[in-house]
Amino acid sequence: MSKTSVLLAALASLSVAACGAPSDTEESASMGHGDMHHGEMSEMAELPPLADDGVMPVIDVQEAWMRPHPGGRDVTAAYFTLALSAGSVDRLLSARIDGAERVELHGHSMNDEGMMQMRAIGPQDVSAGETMVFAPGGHHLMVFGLATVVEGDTATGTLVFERAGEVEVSFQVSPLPPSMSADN
Ligand SMILES: [Cu+2]
Repeated sequence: MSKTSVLLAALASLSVAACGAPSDTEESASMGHGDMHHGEMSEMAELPPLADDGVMPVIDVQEAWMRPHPGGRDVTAAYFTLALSAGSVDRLLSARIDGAERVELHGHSMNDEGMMQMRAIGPQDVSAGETMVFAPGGHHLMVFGLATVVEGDTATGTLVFERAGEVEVSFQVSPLPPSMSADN
């Protein structure tokens, strides 16, 4: 099988896995990919550039963590919160995880059948005084094709901002947010 057909087969199985009942747990919802048909490209439309106010934003990332891979899957989710410690506004454009094939910004939305589904979302703005939250049940980084990580590992990656550029982040691999873990 070519690499492309392997990927397509993987995506097809993910789509099947996502066709669960509405009573799916939040965990399995987070892992489902029923939205892999990219039907909402309007969300991805080019945004006008942010105004340059002369102050380079400084991104303060906290609570960066990643779920251990569920058994047999090469897809997992990563989360963080961030705020600006300088500057007025910036825009998260994309993310990378070292060793992963691909990372997508994901959100949840109601589909035509009234079920919550994940889908890729476009760039996300953050203004001074706000907190950008990527957390279970909400926005998250969907991490594809990363070698299996387990609790206690650290995954390094990069958040890419329109103005601040590349921000390196260490994601603590844990089934719970770091602030809820016993050793914190
Ligand atoms: Cu997702």
